[in-house]
Amino acid sequence: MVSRRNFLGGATAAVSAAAVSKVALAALPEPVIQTKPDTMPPLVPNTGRPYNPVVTLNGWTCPWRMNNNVKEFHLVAEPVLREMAPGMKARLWGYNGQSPGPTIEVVEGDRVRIFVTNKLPEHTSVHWHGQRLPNGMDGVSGLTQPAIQPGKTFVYEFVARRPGTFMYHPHADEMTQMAMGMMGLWITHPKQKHPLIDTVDRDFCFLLNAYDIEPGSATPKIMTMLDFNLWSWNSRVFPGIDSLNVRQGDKVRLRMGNLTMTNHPIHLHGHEFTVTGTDGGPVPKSARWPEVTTDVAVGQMRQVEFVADEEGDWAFHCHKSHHTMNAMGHGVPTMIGVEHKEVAREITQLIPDYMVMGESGMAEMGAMEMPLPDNTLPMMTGEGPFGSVEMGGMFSVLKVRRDQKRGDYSNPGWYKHPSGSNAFEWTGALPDPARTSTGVTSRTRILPISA
Ligand SMILES: [Cu+2]
Repeated sequence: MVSRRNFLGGATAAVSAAAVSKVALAALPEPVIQTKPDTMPPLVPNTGRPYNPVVTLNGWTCPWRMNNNVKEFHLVAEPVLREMAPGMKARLWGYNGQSPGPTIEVVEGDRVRIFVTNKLPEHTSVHWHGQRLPNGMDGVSGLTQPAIQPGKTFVYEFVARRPGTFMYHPHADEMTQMAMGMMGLWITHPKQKHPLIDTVDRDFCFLLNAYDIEPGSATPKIMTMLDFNLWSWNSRVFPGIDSLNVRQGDKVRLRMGNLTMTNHPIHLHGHEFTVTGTDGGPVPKSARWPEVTTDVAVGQMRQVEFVADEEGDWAFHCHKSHHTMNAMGHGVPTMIGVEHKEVAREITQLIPDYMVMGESGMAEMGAMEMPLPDNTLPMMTGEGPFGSVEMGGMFSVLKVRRDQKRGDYSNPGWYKHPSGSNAFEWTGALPDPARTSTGVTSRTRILPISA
């Protein structure tokens, strides 16, 4: 983490005098920035009420200072350079060096003061999504406050009244500012044992976001409404999304919020989970049911829980198959079943680099090494122990290990399957197909169209 006391000197001077006198402040808390895209270890609280901290996937938690029993945070809205996966960096807007901004973690009943300094080229505001707070602290520019002009600092102050999973984002030119990556998580922990909030061993959180960045460029197109080409978790795409590493038997909580323009059915392999909470609060026990996929609609948050009792490397991803892909053109015709080798031979005489693609599906894209423009990720990628995973975008792996240490979040590597427990190639004789009493085989023969 880098201190930016010197860098911020100018902004400190720009703090509005009215804001300062209102809360009788001695000084702005020093903003802390983070530029590494790694998943940072949980920030164990050393002041205030104790709690079990969360782990932000490819992110971090904002440190605070205690000032007369008020938890003070300092968010700096600013342009950032975010590595979305090794090989591709995006010019985004975010907070404190990164998109998303740092996770804010507090305890139910905490009085919280957040300084927001605007270092963007346009005005902004911060809305505290899901919070119970005085209307004037709700952060809707024009409605509950004037927008924060570039170079200015505003103060938000309220009591975190109810425990749960929340987020923050601008409510000023939000189409642009969210398309550029301005968002962050907010977790309010219960102050005492809560009947509907279980204690867990691992508590992960991330935001679903999406960008439209043309291959070879770095700045998102902000006018895109639906056809995004990078579907990300915390502004990272697979294989840039860290795995979720847990110990076998751990009770695991995953918290996710959706700030894209479409819904995402988030799917976990190998386990059933329960939706235990939303941004509306904990779900009553009588209203919970088991699932393996939960849809997270736009502007919603979902909190799911399960016991990680099955060892292995379990895929964890959005179930919309286009959302587990990186940048690609959607104007490609379907070529499955089309025999176009003859045509290709003729085209090759005109365009020597022409490639025949897609006749038997698109899987060859995963392994293909086509020259790509600089700063462009392959459409589907990520090497697993058995070859290309053929995924990008909203995809990660839940790694459940018997020998993972309590509290150890490091990546244990690929799962070593017990011998004889993998699917394998059958090389023996194929058994006779089952026949119905009419003598027709159970398989229907599909003839080629040309036959
Ligand atoms: Cu999705």
